[in-house]
This record gives sequence, C-alpha cells and structure tokens, in this order.
Amino acid sequence: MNLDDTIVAIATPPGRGGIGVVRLAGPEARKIALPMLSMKHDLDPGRAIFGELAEPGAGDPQRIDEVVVTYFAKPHSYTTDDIIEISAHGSPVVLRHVVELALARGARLAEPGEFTMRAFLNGRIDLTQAEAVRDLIDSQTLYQAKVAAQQLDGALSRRLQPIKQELVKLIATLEAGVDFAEDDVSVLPADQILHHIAALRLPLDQLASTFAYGKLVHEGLTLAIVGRPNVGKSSLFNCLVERERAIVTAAPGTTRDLVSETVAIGGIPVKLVDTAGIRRALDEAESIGIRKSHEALADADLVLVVVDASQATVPEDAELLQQVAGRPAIVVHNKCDLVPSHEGTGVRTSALTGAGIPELRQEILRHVGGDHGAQAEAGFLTNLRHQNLVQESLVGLSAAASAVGKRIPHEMLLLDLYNALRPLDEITGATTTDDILNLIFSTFCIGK
Ligand SMILES: Nc1nc2c(ncn2[C@@H]2O[C@H](COP(=O)(O)OP(=O)(O)O)[C@@H](O)[C@H]2O)c(=O)[nH]1
Ligand SMILES: [Mg+2]
Repeated sequence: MNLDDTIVAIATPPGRGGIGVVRLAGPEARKIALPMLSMKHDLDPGRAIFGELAEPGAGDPQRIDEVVVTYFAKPHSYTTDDIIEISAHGSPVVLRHVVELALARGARLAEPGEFTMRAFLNGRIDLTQAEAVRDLIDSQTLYQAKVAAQQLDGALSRRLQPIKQELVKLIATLEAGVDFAEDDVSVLPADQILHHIAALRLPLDQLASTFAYGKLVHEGLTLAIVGRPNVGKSSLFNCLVERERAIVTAAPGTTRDLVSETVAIGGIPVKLVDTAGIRRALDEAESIGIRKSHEALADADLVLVVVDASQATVPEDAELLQQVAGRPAIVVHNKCDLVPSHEGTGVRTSALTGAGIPELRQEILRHVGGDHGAQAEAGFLTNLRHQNLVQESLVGLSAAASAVGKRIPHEMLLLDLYNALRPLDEITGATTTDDILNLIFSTFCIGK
C-alpha cells in the first residue's frame, strides 16, 4: 500500500443530505484542492474557511456550489498527512464532481478504510483503535458506541500493556540466563519462573473472561418468543418493541412467519423474534410456521416461553419447558389481568394492561448482563480476533509452565514465551502482517 500519494473519497454516506464531505489526504492535498476553490481567506490549519467551488478552466470560473473548507496540517490530522475536507451541499453529483476534479489533478481514489489504515500505518493509532473506529461507526446502540469510544481511547491497549511488559521482562531475564549459563546454572529458579507465569496468566484469564459479555455487547443477542397459540406472544412482542409490529388477533394460529425487530435493552441490541404458536398444525402454512418456530427456538440465545396464566397448564407447555431446560430462558405467565395473583416461578405480565412489562424487561436485562457495564472503562474484549489471540497467548504460557515443570532447557521455554508474546503484539498491531491488515480494513467503508 502506497503511503506517499494523495487519496480522495466522499466521506459522507451515499445519497442526498444537507452536507456532504469530500476528504483529501496526502502531500498534494492542498495543491490538488486549491484550483477548484475560490476562498475568502487563505487556508489556515484547523480553521473552516468559507468559499466557492468553481469550475476551473478558460474564462470566468463557473460557480458550482458554496463550500466550507477545513485544512488539517500534517502531522495534526486524522491520518497524520495534510488533509483537506471540502464540505459542500450534500448532492451526490456535486460530490462526485469534486472527486473527479481531484482525480484529474493526480489524487487516487481511496480504498475502503484507507484513511484509518494510514492513521495506523503512520503510528497515530494502534490496531485496536482502528478497529474501534469501525465498531463506533457500526454501533447500533449508544452503549455500543461508548464501548467503542473507550477502545478508541486505548482502553484495551492500556490493559494489555502491563502484561506485555512483564512478559518481555521475563523473556529478557531468561535470555540473559541462556547467554551466561555455562554450567546449567539457572538465573531464575523454577518456582520463581512459575510464579511469574502465573502472574501473567491471571490478568489474561480475566481479560479472556470479559469476552462472553463483550461479544454480547458487540453482536447483541437473539431472543425468541415461543408458546402455544393465543397465549399473547405477538402482544408481548409488540409491548417490547413498543409498536404494533406483529399482528394480534383473537383467533389462534395468526402468526405464521417469523417477525423480528431489534431493540436496545441495557444498551445491548436484542433481536426479538415472534414465532408461530406451537401446536398440531391445521394447514400447511401453519405447519411451516411451526417448523420455523422450532428453528428460531433452537437458534435463540435467550427464549421467552409464554404460557397463559388464565388457563391450566397443558402438556404442550410442559413439553416446551422441557425443550428449553438448561438453556437461558424466561417463563412468562401472560394474561395475568384475568386471574388473581398466584405463586410460582417466572414473570407475570399482561400485554393488555402493560402490567409486569418493566419486570420482564428487567429480567431480560438480567440475562443480558447489564451489571457488567462498569467494565467499559477497564477495556474488554468485544472482538473475536482479540479473543483468539488472548487464548493463543494463554496456550503459550501454559506450554511454558509445563516446560518449566519438565525441566526443559530455557532455550525451549523461551520459544513458548515468545509464542505467548506474539499474539499480544498482534492485538495492537506491533507485528502485523499484511494479511491481517487487509482483513480488518476491508470491512471499512470508503472515506473512513
Ligand atoms: N386479557 C388479556 N388478553 C390478552 C393478553 N395478551 C394478549 N391477549 C389477547 O389474546 C389474543 C391472542 O393474542 P396474540 O398476541 O395474538 O397471541 P399469540 O397467538 O400468542 O401471538 C388476542 O385477542 C389478544 O388481545 C393479556 O395479557 N391479557
Ligand atoms: Mg402471534
């Protein structure tokens, strides 16, 4: 990837809008931009200057749009290059024209994620921060955005840094021992090496254990609402999404296709899936619907089993409860407005009056793990790539510990410790290969 040329892209989303921004980054950014602009003042780093976009060429320049131009001087810019941002009105035609003018003057069209990649390759941010930019842009809930912003601020790197330092110290000590040990004298006794390795494992294990929640924050979860026909599944679904999304009727067997909608619960995107009532089907469409219900049940991270509180439990209810045994599930006794309160497990709701809906939300939140929220500042793993690398590092440390136990020479032990260090470097990008880089930045959109 060439770092020395000047790249250009439309930085705002496709389509029409109040404002659209074209971004130019690289040594020629100013030289390329100036001829197409006529401005009230000279460019001044960090200042927005009002001007006109004009068709250059012979005769009087033809005015195309009014623009605001911002110049970020090297190295104090997003990529550390000279950057020019031209904010025009958000017409795709005008924005494309600006890009074409820039291309004609020697700029190159930026690849997806190339601006952020330059920020990384120029050392302004590390890989976890670059990934955080993508997560921030992709976030569906404000909480996800906050978590990404923490990572962008370096939370994960800060958490890894002391672990890496200790590991490097241990490696350095042992390397020194290998160099000087003539007659099998170990610089560090075995029990001390083991102690150091254990001290490294602890914070890494803790970090790895944050992934279960981090994955939830990052990917959200799927919640299937299942139960017999007419117990109020669609009504509850509508209560949870806070609008009339699914069809509700008094006739059993109305819902046949899966209806899904994503809502934020505790800052986690929860995909709610309303399903067809499970019973012996009356016709083909219903039986297909019921098969889909079973699939949704199987795929869900969390299941709401809805039963009718106003009716005696029937074998189908018991069967459903049997099916979700051992899985994250909440039993909801709906239509509680029809019966006086009773004892029992599960949540009592009335989709009709709204009673118990806050409690149901609370119960879902409990499963989602809303109480981990405070971890955000400490930095946690939301990304499978990071999780795999932390695990790899732990494997290296385990191998090292068992090598110590077996009195294997330190040269070999060191290989294991390097195997533990390398994945940690890869998380922040200290030793990244082009393959990993391309993998990450190709998931960006153009102009970022
Ligand atoms: N009294 C009462 N009726 C309800 C309640 N929830 C749903 N219903 C009614 O029960 C019927 C079936 O509801 P629906 O949501 O379509 O059930 P589904 O087949 O499980 O999706 C409709 O007539 C709803 O108005 C409730 O909490 N209390
Ligand atoms: Mg329904």
